[in-house]
Amino acid sequence: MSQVHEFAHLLDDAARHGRAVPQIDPKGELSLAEAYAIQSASMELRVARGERRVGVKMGFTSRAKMVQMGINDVIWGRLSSGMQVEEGTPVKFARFVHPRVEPELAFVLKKPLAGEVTAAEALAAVEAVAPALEIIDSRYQDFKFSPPDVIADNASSSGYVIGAWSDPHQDFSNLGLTMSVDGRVVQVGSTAAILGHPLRSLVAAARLSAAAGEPLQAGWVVMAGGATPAEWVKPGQYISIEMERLGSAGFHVGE
Ligand code: 0L1
Ligand code: MG
Repeated sequence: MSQVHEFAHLLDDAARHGRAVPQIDPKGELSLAEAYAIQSASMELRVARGERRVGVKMGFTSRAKMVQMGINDVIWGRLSSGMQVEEGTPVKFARFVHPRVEPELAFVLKKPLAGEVTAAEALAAVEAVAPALEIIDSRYQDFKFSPPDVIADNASSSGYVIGAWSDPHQDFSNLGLTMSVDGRVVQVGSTAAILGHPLRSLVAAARLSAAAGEPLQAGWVVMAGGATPAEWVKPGQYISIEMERLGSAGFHVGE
């Protein structure tokens, strides 16, 4: 088995069984391209088990996080149907390693979008926008990871919840939002924290996924990136996002 497949299996097992694994690149030897190849191979394992590709997630969408990680571009991960969390169905805490949650804006596309596109072209491909929450769950022990580690680990993506879809022909560049745990507000932010405008994240998603040979498809979801720092997820909680004009989304955490 090649090292790409060995690491893909390791990270896939960790995600399936909610078990932490050591950093795969402690000496900083993996390139970003190799890390994305591991991510792709681990998504193939999910698809082989019957999950469907449903879109992409964008990560490190704030300048502060890019600087902290020592990179100068956003990263991306692949979303599958098995990651979707339904509002009414509690998500099992035991499936995670050490989950956190962050408030986001989600897009759903009505047509393919690929390559170097303008913000106007990106908007023209959007069917709808919605408030959303992403559950991020780095599979690495003690959160020790480099950019290639986290890319190989599907940008920590583990689950996502999406609220009701709204018409994208409204200004969603700077919508106020709160994230609450059991009704208590724990984070306050704005969609402007996502690269200054969430459409920039969609433009980046079109560029990066096309460069990887997997252009964004009609019907796919794009999670634009965290609008505030993430919060820890614990069993028994109800976690929700309330976004100005677009409404809310939330999920229960089971045992
Ligand atoms: O969604 C993201 O911005 C990527 C997060 C990856 C790092 C982490 O697990 O904190
Ligand atoms: Mg995120």
